[in-house]
Amino acid sequence: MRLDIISIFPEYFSPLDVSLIGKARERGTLDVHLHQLRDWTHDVHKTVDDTPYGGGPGMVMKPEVWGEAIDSVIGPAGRPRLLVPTPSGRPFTQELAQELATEPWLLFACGRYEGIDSRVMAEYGSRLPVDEVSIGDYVLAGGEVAVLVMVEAIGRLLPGVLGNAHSAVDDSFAPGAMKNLLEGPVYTKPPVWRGREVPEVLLSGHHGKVARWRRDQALRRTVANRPDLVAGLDPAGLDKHDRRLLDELSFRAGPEDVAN
Ligand code: 6GU
Repeated sequence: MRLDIISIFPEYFSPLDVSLIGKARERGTLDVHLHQLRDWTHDVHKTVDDTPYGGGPGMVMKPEVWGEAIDSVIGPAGRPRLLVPTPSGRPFTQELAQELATEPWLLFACGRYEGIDSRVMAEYGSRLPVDEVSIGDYVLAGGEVAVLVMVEAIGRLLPGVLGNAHSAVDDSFAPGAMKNLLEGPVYTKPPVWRGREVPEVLLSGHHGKVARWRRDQALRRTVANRPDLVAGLDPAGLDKHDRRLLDELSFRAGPEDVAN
């Protein structure tokens, strides 16, 4: 996958040199190109922003510099998918990460200040697939950190990036049996630490009991931390034991409950 990132702070992306993503780049699975937006300015101050029409606080990124930058990065015939991080975008989810992981070429345009002049998205929307994307309901100072988040979420889904040892199939938000179920707690050696014991069932060697216990913990944690996800659990994927536990936690699951 080719990945271009345009930003006034390309230094923000040094984390992409390390760990999983760094190794994917060394292997050539990911081909990352960072670009300094100010390289496409023409004035001595390298101005990228101006005051907003209609008034209001903050500054807006100028369209001309973005147009020159994007034209130059994509070339005459390039057709990447353009992603613009903004708190007013569509939610970035595991599903969107999976969709983006199948694309050959992504271009991230990082805005700062109050955002990029909207005509930039309109202009490229007539030529390329364009998505404005938000990583959550909070406001960051700029899109750079959001892009790091998205690149890591997408990158780990590329073929060969995760070893078999920790594949993405069990992810909480991946399609399948574990969809919308948070992972439960995990433990390693020693069996007792500061007087705290690892749950006995995990030492029992009884795979069936371990699986049941893990599933209970996952359901409990989902009800406690993300009650909004419980409604999205696949009813066909819930057994009698699951339903009883959800009942105990005063969360009934199943189509008969939607009216409550
Ligand atoms: Cl993508 N950008 C900014 N600036 N803030 C955000 C965001 C993106 N997603 C959530 N908050």
